[in-house]
Amino acid sequence: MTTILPTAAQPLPAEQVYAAHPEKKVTLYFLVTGLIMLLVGLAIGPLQALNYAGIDVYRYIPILKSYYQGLSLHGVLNALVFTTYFISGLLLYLPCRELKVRPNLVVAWTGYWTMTIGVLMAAYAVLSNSSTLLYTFYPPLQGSPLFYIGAALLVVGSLIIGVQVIVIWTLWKRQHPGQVTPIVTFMSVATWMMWAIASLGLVVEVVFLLIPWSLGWTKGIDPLLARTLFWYTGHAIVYFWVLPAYISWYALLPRTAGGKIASETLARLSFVLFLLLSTPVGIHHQFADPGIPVLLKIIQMLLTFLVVIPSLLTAFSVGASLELAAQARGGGGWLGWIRHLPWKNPVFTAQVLAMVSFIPGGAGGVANASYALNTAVHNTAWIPGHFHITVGTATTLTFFGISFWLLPHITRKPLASIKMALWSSWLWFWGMIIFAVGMHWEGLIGIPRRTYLATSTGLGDMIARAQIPMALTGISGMVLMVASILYFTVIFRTLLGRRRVPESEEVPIPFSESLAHSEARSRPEVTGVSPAGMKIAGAVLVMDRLWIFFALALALVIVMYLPLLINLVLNTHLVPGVRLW
Ligand code: HAS
Ligand code: CU
Repeated sequence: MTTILPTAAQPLPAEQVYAAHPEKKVTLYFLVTGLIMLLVGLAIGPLQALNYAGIDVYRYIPILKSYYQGLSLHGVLNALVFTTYFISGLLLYLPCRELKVRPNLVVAWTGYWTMTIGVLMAAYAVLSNSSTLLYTFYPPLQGSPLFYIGAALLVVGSLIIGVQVIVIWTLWKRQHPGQVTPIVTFMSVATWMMWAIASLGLVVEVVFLLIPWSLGWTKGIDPLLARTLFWYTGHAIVYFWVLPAYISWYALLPRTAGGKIASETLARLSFVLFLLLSTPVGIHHQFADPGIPVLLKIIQMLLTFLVVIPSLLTAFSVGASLELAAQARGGGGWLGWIRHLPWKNPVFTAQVLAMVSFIPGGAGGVANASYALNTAVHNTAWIPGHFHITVGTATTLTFFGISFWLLPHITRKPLASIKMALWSSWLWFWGMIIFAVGMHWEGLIGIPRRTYLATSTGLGDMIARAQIPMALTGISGMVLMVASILYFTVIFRTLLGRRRVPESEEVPIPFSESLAHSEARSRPEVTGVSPAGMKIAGAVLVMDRLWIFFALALALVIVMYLPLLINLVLNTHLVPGVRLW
């Protein structure tokens, strides 16, 4: 197996490292800026957890005017800003390296700076307490125009990168007629196409409703119209967060584990399904909203169940890849193989722990999506419980695992401490699991989300009944704080280290081979094909025509949303803005 964590290293000037691949530098900027945003966002996390344990720390933090300002910063920086930077860097770099082409660096840097200017504007607005809107910025809560313009620039920056990747792929296809897109590029392009369709709702909401309203150009705003546009993007954005993790699980992790991709066809199929089904389901966040026909709610509930299928495909397919890897390492039995996986490698461990926590995360999602069950959990602490074991692990913990090889790969600086990286991953996993147990449980008791619980008085005997889950939530905040400190210590010690390994020892990108391909190579007499002329399954060829699926996805979204949006626009009820905190 390739060793991916070198230990010996020499000093080397940075220019030499980026000379062959200047796209490394812009990628590094995306990743590190994202991680710094995460660091600030995470610092507020323990305060949130302690609040849900009934302990008020906010009053000792004079720079934060309220619990709600802290929560706004925490949600915006972690869920929106960190993810967008990390994904833009990752899904620019991987396809370019796989296709062996260089991106247009001017365009890539334009994407980076558009995002960064936007984030600085929005950060100023939130820090100055003029935009304490939480990360959903629902009107009629009103914030500063700087916040909304900043949010728009963040999205536009990511779209600049997305369009560039799609253009690179289109040109590659033209230059390589008859060839099938390599798997990581295929998945990245599908993700960017999905995001291009999905981000439209947010862009329209911000540009046509929120910015003019916050500038005083319009008298009021229609909250239902704004929420509908928001959730059109708001559901699909969760797949924008998780699909890059899936790319890693499907196409990079097998090699890290010493195995192969179990089924390339299935992997591609799941991405086609995500492209088609991620967007026309946003109304499952609006089951409680009046003014949306019940029939549409039911249809989108059913579509939500359909979009669970590609995740289930992923679970089985990635699980099979891991089993193959364990068998290649001598493992066997029903469950005995699990011990043979490379648990001492933090790149592996962080990502598999992310998957394990995503099993209850996904199951909770199915409960949320069920119209009847949703009424029991909507707007309760259950919901943050759900999203900390989805975006907080499946995405974030996977990105930790990726950063353990990607930062050493880009900088050629060895990972500072494998042990600390492992500890941070395990503590993050357990912290999130305990948090999720606490918050789901509090939610079932009826404790609302987004509540300054430590000072609330109107919740009757709920708090008395929630003492155990509240204690769990508080404890998890402390565990996660230690995990974050360990993680960032490893990352900054790595980045600030001076020694770099020579090119020959660079950590490779773990692009994995698929099982079918390696069998064709090793047993041509059985498969009847040589590796060079490997028979390509018809389904793979059909799926490679991603533009067709893009058009279908667009059509589906139009059918699911246009009549509703027309109705909402024709029946607007404008209300004035309010500032609560
Ligand atoms: Fe969700 C609310 C439904 C997935 C994030 N979700 C949220 C919110 C966030 C969020 C942030 O239907 C809150 C928004 C707000 O502030 O109001 N969600 C779902 C469903 C899924 C789902 C059906 N959510 C996600 C993902 C997220 C995310 C992914 C972020 C990345 N969610 C909802 C609904 C609401 C909601 C309602 C609104 C609730 C309300 O009332 O407000 C599905 O996509 C989940 C499918 C996933 C699975 C799991 C597959 C498991 C895998 C791992 C396999 C493990 C292996 C390991 C192989 C079926 C792939 C083997 C282990 C070894 C050791 C070898
Ligand atoms: Cu959703």
